[in-house]
Amino acid sequence: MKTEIGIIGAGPAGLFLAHLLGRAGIEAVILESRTREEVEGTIRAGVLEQWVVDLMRDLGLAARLDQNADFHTGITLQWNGERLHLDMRELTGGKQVTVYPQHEVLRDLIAGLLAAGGDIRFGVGETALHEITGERPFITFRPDKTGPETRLDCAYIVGADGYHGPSRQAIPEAARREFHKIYPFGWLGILARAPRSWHELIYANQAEGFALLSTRSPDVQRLYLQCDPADDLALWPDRRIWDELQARLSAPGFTLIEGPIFQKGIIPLRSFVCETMHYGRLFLAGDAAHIVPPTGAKGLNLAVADVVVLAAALIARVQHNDGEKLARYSETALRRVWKGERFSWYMTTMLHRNPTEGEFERRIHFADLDFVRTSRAAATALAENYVGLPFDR
Ligand code: RFL
Ligand code: PHB
Repeated sequence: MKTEIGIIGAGPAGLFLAHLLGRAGIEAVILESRTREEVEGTIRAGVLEQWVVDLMRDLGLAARLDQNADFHTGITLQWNGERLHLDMRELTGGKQVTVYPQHEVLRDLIAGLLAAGGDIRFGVGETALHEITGERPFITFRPDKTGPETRLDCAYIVGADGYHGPSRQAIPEAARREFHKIYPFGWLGILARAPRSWHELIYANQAEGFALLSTRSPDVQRLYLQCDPADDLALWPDRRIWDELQARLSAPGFTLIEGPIFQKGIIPLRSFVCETMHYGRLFLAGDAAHIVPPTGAKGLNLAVADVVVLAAALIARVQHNDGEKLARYSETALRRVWKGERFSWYMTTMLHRNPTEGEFERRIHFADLDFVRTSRAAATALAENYVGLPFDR
């Protein structure tokens, strides 16, 4: 097999990239190790930055989003029993918070790509990268995991295969530098069949720890609470989850509506960056190159930002024989990545109860939150980051 751009991974990064290339008339093949059902059924992110929504509209993929997404003017922050509504729309000149689940975005992207004649191979096995420093890189894989080894020749390879994929590992250790930060807490996330309790997201830092109230639809709610990342789910029967959420989200005049929990999971929180995102003819995008803790709602948005930059660079290279943007891809992408890392670290640090910190740090986090309440500049800085920073052209 032969194509122009070989993409590993059908997550947000790989799928948006294939759309942007396809729109410019550049051929790409996506190799994905999971089945379409698995990809479309995995529950992850919920919040889209304004420009991602605009991009979906631009690509003609927003019909279901416009019908089913929740559009909020801002978010609510809560600490010490006090609540603050941050009006992002007003602070950012009209941008808003869109709640539309990642798996719905993926369904829209996959259906749109297949309808446009795009090539996605689901369920492949043993994906391996070869000759990435040469002129003719290629990927080998087994269709349906056990089929005969197949070779995909391409001009460039994009590793959009997430944190655990093989692409980053294909860059020799001596050629990359990795930055890791592990937080001493995790998130227990649930989906519950219940009506909405509040008109927007609530991020709460209470004595018992962090909690986040989000939503999925008028009758399904998404909630998270800080826990020990090593906790077994067996330690968290439904009653305990609701008791903790009630304690952490309680505020005068507010009622948290409970309902049957039908999905539960615990994730660790980490920050990670791989410098470089480019080696030979391999380019990394999304979680393959960087991870943020979910408190800033940035992971998916950073993944899409990478491929917006990468698509423009690949188009310039392939169609206009101009390789300058491609040579600078890693540097350009990493500047935005580090700002996303900073914001996600800031939100995570400020909003969690850190078991390794003392009361001094806790007061500092409250002061940080009070600064957002009393300073328009501080509130604007938070809002600008949350709805999505402008691209540095
Ligand atoms: P993905 O989505 O992990 O996709 C990578 C794809 O590559 C495939 N793959 C392979 N394919 C072929 N061969 C191999 N050897 C392969 N190895 C792996 C995988 O099967 C997969 O399909 O990476 P991508 O595209 O970079 O996208 C990143 C986002 O998915 C991620 O950053 C977000 O989900 C993070 N995130 C959030 N981001 C936001 O912007 N807003 C949020 O509100 C938000 N909330 C969250 C989140 C992540 C969470 N979890 C579960 C980690 C909430 C949670 C709970
Ligand atoms: C979600 O709805 O899944 C969600 C919302 C906001 C976050 C993280 C996750 O910061």
